Amino acid sequence: MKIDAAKVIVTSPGRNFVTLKILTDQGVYGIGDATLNGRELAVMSYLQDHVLPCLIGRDPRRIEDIWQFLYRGAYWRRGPVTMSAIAAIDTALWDIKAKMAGMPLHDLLGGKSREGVMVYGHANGRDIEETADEVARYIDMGYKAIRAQSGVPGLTDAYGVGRGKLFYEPADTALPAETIWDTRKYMNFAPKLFDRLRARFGFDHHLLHDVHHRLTPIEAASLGKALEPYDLFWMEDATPAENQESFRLIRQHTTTPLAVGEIFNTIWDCKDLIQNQLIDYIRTTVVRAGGITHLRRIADFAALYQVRTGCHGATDLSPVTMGAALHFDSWVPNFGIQEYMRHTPETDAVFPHAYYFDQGSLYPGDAAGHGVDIDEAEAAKYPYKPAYLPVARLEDGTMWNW
Ligand code: EZ4
Ligand code: CO
Repeated sequence: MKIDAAKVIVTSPGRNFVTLKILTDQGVYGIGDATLNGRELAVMSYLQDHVLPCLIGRDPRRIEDIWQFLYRGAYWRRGPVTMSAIAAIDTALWDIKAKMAGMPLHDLLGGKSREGVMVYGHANGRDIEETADEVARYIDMGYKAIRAQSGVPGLTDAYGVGRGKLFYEPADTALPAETIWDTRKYMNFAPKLFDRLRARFGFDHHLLHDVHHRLTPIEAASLGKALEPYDLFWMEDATPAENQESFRLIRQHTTTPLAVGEIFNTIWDCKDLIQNQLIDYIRTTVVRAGGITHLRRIADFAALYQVRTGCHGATDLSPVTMGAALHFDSWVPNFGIQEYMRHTPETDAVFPHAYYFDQGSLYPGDAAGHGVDIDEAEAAKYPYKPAYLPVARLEDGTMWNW
C-alpha cells in the first residue's frame, strides 16, 4: 500500500482552517487538521513545501515510523508549526488505517471506555447577570459542565466574552486587536461571578473558568484559594507554563483543580507538571500535540499520576480535530472532560461529520475512521482571510499575555 498524493486545503467558512487530505493507491483517503490560529499559512507551507514530498510513495500503514521520521528527521524538533503539521499527517494516517479496518477509530485504539464524552460549553456575558443567563441557557441545552467568563468592570475587553452568543470567535480582525488588561480589577471580580452562579444554580453542575495566562504564580495561588468555596471543576491556564515549576507555588496554596496545556506541543512541555502532580488535567489535543500517536503517549504518562485529559476544543480546532479527539476521548482510560465550542453551520457544511451532541455529551458516531470528511466544493467557496488573535497590554502600555 502506498501514499499516492496529498494536498492541503485552506478554507475560511467564518474562520480559517487548514486541512490535509492523504490519498492512497487503494482508493482510501484520510483527513487531518493542520490549523494553527493566526499562523495558518506557515503550516500550509511547512506541509506543502517540505513534508509532503517526503510522504509520497510511503506505506501509510507505518504510522509510528512516519511519525518518528517527521519528528526526529526534521532535526529541528517540536514547536507549534512542526507539531501541527505532524499532527495533520498522523490524524490522516489513523483515519486511513481505521477505514481499512472498517472500524471507527476508537475501536482501533482499544475500544470505548465510556458511552459518551462529557463536554463543557462556553457561557459568556458582558456582566455577571448576562453570564448567569447564559449559564441557564447551557443548562437548558443539557450541558452538565459549563465554562463561565464575564466582562470585568473597568475593562473594555475580557478574554472569552464575544459579540455573538453560541459562536464566539476571538481571531476576528485582519491585524491583531489591542486589548487592555488589569489584574487587580479581574482578581477582585472573578470570585463574585462564581458566588452568583452557585447562589443561582446550586452545586449540581460542573463550573469551569479560564484565566488565559493572565496571572503570576502567586496571584494564581490567591485566586485559586478565593475560588475554593465555589468548587470549580478546574481553573485553566492560571499562569504561563514555560516554567513548569511555577505551578508548584499555585499547588501549594490551593485545592482548586488545575488545568493547563492547550498550547503545549509535546510531552516535554508537560513532563514535570505531570510527574510532580502539579496539575489535574492536561489540555493537549490532537492537532496541537502531534496527533493521535503523541497524544496517546501523553495520556498514558499522565495516567500514572492520576492526571486526566481535558482536550482543547475551541473553534480554531477544526471539526476534524474534534472528531479525532472524540474517538480518543471515548477510548482513553483517564478521560476528564472535552471542551466543545460549536462551529458555525457554514463550517459544519464544509466538514460533514459523524459526531453529534446529546444531553451534555458528544458521541463520535460509528463511521469507519474518525468520521469527519471535507466537502472540497463547499470549502472552495470560502477563500483564506487574514485573521489574528488579539494581544493584551497593561494600562500603561506594557505588553502582557493575551
Ligand atoms: O483562546 O483557541 O480554552 N480555550 C481557549 C481558546 C483559545 C483559542 C486561541 O486560538 O483558551 O478559546
Ligand atoms: Co483555554
